[in-house]
Amino acid sequence: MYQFLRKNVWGLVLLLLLGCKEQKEEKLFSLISKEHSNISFNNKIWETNEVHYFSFPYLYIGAGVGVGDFDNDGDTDYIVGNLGENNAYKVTREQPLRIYAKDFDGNSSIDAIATRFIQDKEVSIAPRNLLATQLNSVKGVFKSYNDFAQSSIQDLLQVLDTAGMQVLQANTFSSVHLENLGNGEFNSKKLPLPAQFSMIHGMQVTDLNHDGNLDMLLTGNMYQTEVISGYIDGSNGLVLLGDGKGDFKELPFKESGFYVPGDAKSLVQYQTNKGKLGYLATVNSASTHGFKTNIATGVSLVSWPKSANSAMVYLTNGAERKEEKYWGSGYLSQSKPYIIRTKNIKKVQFK
Ligand SMILES: [Ca+2]
Ligand SMILES: [Ca+2]
Ligand SMILES: [Ca+2]
Ligand SMILES: [Ca+2]
Repeated sequence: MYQFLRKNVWGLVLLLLLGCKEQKEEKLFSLISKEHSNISFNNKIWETNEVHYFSFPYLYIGAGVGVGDFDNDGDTDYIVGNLGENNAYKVTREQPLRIYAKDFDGNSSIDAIATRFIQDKEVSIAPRNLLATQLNSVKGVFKSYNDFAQSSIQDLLQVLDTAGMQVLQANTFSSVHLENLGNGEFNSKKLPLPAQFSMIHGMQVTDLNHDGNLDMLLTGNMYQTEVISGYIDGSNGLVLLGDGKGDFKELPFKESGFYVPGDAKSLVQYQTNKGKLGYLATVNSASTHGFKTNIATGVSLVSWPKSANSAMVYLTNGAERKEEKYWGSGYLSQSKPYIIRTKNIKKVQFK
């Protein structure tokens, strides 16, 4: 036995080393160093009197939409990014978060009063002193903090001139998958829990693991929040693998290698000069992350003909998927579209 071990110990060590190497290579994404990509970009954000949340709201809060026939039934479904569920506000259609907006004090700037429900009572989210920085009259109406704490939004609105006031409301903060039911109807289904940890901005819909079913790559977070909310920063980037029936499962970081923390915004896909798929994820006030994924043998990237705007993809299991040509998805991101042709695809017909 000892002789056997002595003879074979180097073989075992080699096998272990190969095992480690193989495990390392199994990750879907590998980070590209700045030296290798020559991309060194840092989107520094400085707020000034001209550039801020209210002058460019969509730059700060825009989320995004991703498109794909995730259940391989021949019609287009959507994923819609939202704030996520990992925040202080639990909203429903019956108890939404609302914004009452108007220039109540006539100083040429809109005063927005955000409200939430606490124990069935709709109240201002901003405390008395914070609200008074926008609407000084609040101090006169509610003489004490206790008066304000006992009040509802209706107590405040009845002393304001509400003619022409805008009322906006959010019924859900969940990021969802909209399944196309036909006839313009959609079934809204929440994306899995890891996709609700934070706000979603960057989205790429593609077949990441080459099984013929569409997957998604997501980045997000939002640092442009009120001090009373704090950063929305629960996301480190996420890979969701689709099962071809409209359900998705997280691919953990140790298998994906995809890690994008911080105030992440855009996410684009491109073909590298070595024929691999590359991804660039931008993060406000931090370096851009570059990743690449390998294209397995027998898998090819099919470019779209200029004249085609949609295609039918025929899978070997008999399912037919509709693909549409989009020049990007998610938040302020533009990518060249490709169809990932895998072994599970027998024909692609452009229309
Ligand atoms: Ca579909
Ligand atoms: Ca005002
Ligand atoms: Ca459908
Ligand atoms: Ca897939």
